[in-house]
Amino acid sequence: TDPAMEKWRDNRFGCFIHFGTYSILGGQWNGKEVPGAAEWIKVGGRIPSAEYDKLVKQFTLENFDAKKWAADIRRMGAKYVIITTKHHDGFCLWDSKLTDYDIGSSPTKHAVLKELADAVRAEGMDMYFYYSIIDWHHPDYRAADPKTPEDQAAYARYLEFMKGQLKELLTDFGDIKGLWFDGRWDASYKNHPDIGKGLEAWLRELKPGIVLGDRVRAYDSFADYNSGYERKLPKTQPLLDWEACMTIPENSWGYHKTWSGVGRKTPKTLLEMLVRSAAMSGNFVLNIGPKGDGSFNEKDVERMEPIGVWMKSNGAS
Ligand code: FUL
Repeated sequence: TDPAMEKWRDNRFGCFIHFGTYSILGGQWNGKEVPGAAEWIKVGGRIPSAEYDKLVKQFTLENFDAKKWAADIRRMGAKYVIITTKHHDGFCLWDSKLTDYDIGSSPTKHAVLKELADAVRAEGMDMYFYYSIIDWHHPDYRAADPKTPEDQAAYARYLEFMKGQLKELLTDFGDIKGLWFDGRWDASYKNHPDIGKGLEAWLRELKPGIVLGDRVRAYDSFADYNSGYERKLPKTQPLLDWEACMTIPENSWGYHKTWSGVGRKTPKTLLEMLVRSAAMSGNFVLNIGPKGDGSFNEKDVERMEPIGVWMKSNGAS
């Protein structure tokens, strides 16, 4: 038996949080809605880095309250929390020694990751960190397959940078139960499965018992997404441990002001998904996208509350 995985299975229901400087924009740039996911707005809106980077100075978080976040999430019935420590844009939600493109360069006094990890544990939940392999900000990151020696050298430096950051994340924030990697489709990664395997071995040595999503590994693995992206929950019982992550609107994970487009899910739909996942021995992770000021989106809360009532009345919270 594997006690860490036993606990992960027993948790069943988690809460994903997408939060970064893109949360300030809410899917809009220069007064216009940008098609696509709000956390992808830098690409979707073709925003120059010089402009996008200025958002850090607006990250004031005047309404952020880690204890309230944790209490509200707990009341929904979730048993673990996964937050984006660094999304594709490269902005770090903690004061990293390895880059200045982080919350340490913003005006906020809040140490978001530390405060949240402590509050989540105080509520009896487990803390997990999401980390994007893709990094649009890091000069050494190569989105393409590293074919030239220069590219390979740059990618090797980027790997060292990632390792340094992962070490910070696993040592400075108390007991972090696991990591949720993103960006597995990155060619430099998927064409070199040894990179992912090496990273996995390194992480398991650094923190024995760590729970890792299989996107850390090779491209051909059975991924969380294969089983669970959007509505595609599995129709038959998978033979592995699996987890589906779900966003409430059709295709946005970060805070989106208008939530345009079809597919916004009702509490009933989300509960059905949770139940269906649990019935097939899978975990369900419901995403919320707090606003740039640190408060929750009312539309997320409108779903969190009834889910919590149902969980409680069914003895599952
Ligand atoms: C995807 C990302 O590209 C999305 O922005 C989001 O983070 C989702 C959970 O994973 O791969």
